[in-house]
Amino acid sequence: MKPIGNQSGGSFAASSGNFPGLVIRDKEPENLEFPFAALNSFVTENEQFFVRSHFPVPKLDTQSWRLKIEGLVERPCELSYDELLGMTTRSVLATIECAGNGRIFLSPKVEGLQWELGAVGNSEWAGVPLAAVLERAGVRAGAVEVVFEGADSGKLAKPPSPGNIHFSNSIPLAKAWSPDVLLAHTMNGEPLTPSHGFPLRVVVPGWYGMVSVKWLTRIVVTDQAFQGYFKTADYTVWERRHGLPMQLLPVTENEVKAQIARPISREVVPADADYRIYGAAWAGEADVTRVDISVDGGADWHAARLLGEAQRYTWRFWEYRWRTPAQSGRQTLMARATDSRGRAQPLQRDAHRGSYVISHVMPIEVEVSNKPPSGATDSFAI
Ligand SMILES: Nc1nc2c(c(=O)[nH]1)N[C@H]1C(S)=C(S)[C@@H](COP(=O)(O)O)O[C@H]1N2
Ligand SMILES: [Mo]
Repeated sequence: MKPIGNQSGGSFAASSGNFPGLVIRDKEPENLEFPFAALNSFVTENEQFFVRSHFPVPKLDTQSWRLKIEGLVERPCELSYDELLGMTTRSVLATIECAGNGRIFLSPKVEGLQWELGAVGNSEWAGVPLAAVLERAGVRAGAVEVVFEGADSGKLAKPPSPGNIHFSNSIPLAKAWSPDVLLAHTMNGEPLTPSHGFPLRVVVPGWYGMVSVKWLTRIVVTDQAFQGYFKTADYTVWERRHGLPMQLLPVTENEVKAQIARPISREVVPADADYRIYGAAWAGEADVTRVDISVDGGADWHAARLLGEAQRYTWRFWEYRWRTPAQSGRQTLMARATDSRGRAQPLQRDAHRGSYVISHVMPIEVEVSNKPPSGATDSFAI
């Protein structure tokens, strides 16, 4: 396995304090990445949360904005922002990861935004459970899915979209009834920012980000699985059966995954020293039960220490105290997570996943050096 490198071509959005700012992957539409090496807070601040948008941010005001609920329901209805704010609020901590996170490390290269490790964040979302709104509208017999439509729209070239389309995606009704699926108006105690879906977005904990539809304006209950653009032309992976790529399936739940925040690729670490390798791991609807670390390219594995408490839908920080070798040289580090369903990260990339669901173990190479760090007193100087 080839170790991953640092690919950042250094352009950062506004920085503050020790935080270097989000990395700009695209300006219009706005696509911004969290510099994962800066990971130090369990809850990602709103300004540090990655942004993934397919179309320009729509300008919405809470006075004229409405949420429509229609399709296979007894009582199609419209809700205003104030009506939603007046309903019982629930809050859920949830890690959201874009299905394309880590794409830059795929070889051969694939098309799409070239995310490194930072198209992921963990926030406290608050809003109205989708289930409460579905109950109000009354779901009719025969319903199978809930489709979410955003106010943002545009034309896409690859593959061609059916003209101007709105961003939309869906979840099965079984997931939609979970009290943890939210129509969120609040992110870490603040109203959503325009980039994150103001005034209202869906948050589907445990699923890749594409179903957490921002700028939500319409919910449609359907009697068949939604086969829209972002379910069939995009956000798909091949399912392999009998050794055949049998069918193209929509991306759904998160896979289990660990990422190393520090050291970063090609970092120079001191020889014969204690070095804290740390990062985060997440597993969608399951719990991370262990993270194993290799410091020798996968020959030996050692259990990392899981920090804090397991909390459903959120990432878990972990650390491993590494006694670095006395000799200078290159070392290949790996982190591999296992979850409560017994899933472990694959060691190799499955080509059938195309440009999505990038959850295999990604080795990083560091340089162990027994030279004193620059700035330290050189005891051998005469
Ligand atoms: N309306 C709308 N919702 C959307 C998107 C979008 O482009 N338009 N992008 C989706 C994708 S692919 C991801 S990963 C998440 C990202 O949410 P964030 O920008 O708040 O991080 O939003 C999802 N919801
Ligand atoms: Mo995404």
